[in-house]
Amino acid sequence: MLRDELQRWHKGVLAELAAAASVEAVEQLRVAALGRKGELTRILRGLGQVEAAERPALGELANRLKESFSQALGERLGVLQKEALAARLEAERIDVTLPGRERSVGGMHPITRAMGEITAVFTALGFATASGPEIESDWHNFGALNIPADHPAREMHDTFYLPDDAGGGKRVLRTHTSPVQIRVMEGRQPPLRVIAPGRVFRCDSDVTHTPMFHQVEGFLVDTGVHFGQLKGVLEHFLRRFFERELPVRFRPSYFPFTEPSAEADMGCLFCQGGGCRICKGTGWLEVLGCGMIHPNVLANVGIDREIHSGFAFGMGVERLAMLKYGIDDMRALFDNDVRFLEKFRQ
Ligand code: 2NL
Repeated sequence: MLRDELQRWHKGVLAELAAAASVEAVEQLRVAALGRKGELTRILRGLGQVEAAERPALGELANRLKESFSQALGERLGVLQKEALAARLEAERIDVTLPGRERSVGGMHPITRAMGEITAVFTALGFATASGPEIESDWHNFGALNIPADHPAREMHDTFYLPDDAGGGKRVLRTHTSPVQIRVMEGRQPPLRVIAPGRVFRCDSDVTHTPMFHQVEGFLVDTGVHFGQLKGVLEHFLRRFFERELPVRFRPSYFPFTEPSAEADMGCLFCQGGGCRICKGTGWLEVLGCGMIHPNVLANVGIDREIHSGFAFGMGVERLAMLKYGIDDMRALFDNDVRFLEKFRQ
């Protein structure tokens, strides 16, 4: 009987619906029960064999059962969708009060960091920073600095010479950042307070020398500038950079571009004067070169030495970085082994 078949169908699909545990299962059931190739369509094909008088009642029953199933299906779908959403929200729950994630790439190289920290101390004293070309004229790198041709100081510098420029001018890779300061003095009149951080090049390579390294040089030119001010500025710099009260001493030295010239030592950070491997038993670490700018240098850049005087200083960034951050092998600064660089992630 078609009537019984319809009732059985209705009972069956309702039971299957109750057992359907997911949105997908309900969807499959809907297609199987109501779709064009589904069970109900198959049953209703039998309607043609039924007597005409009985057909309207059977049709009506079929519609009612279909409607009833559709409604149950909609309700079940609603419940399952709500459950699925609740489960997903629970699984993807986030605590918005957690701190941000750590930066996943990059960090500052210790040289970059040291250069920034050196610069910051001088900037706080009113020094401006300047930069210039790494390929320099012979004049800016040597001549203007009171280092004439054939002067032994040129050999001291282990210069990389480049082919002459178009006008026959001699060119070099700068051996210090002094030429940057020469360019500043050429272009402006005192008072001047400038530092020049940058890469420099010398044809020298062993455990303590690399052909490219970094320097920060600085100078100050004004009226009445004297050596006492130079000592005060450099003592202040070393104590700020190394973040402690350090003894500092000045020893006479020689540079062609300063007169008088000196080298500054600071008390050894590692043995406090007792003597250790790092300070070679002396209790002192040599960290800076400095002096009063040579009158010939002032004349070369058009500054009147009767009115103005100045001091200048220079330091190697690799050495200062190694001392401050406790790096004992300079090659670590150039290998760029990520296991080393990781330690400087900020
Ligand atoms: C050192 C010594 C020094 C200077 C650099 C300088 C620059 C100009 C004029 C005069 Cl434009 N002097 N620079 C002076 C004394 C020492 O560096 O040991 N550097 C690593």
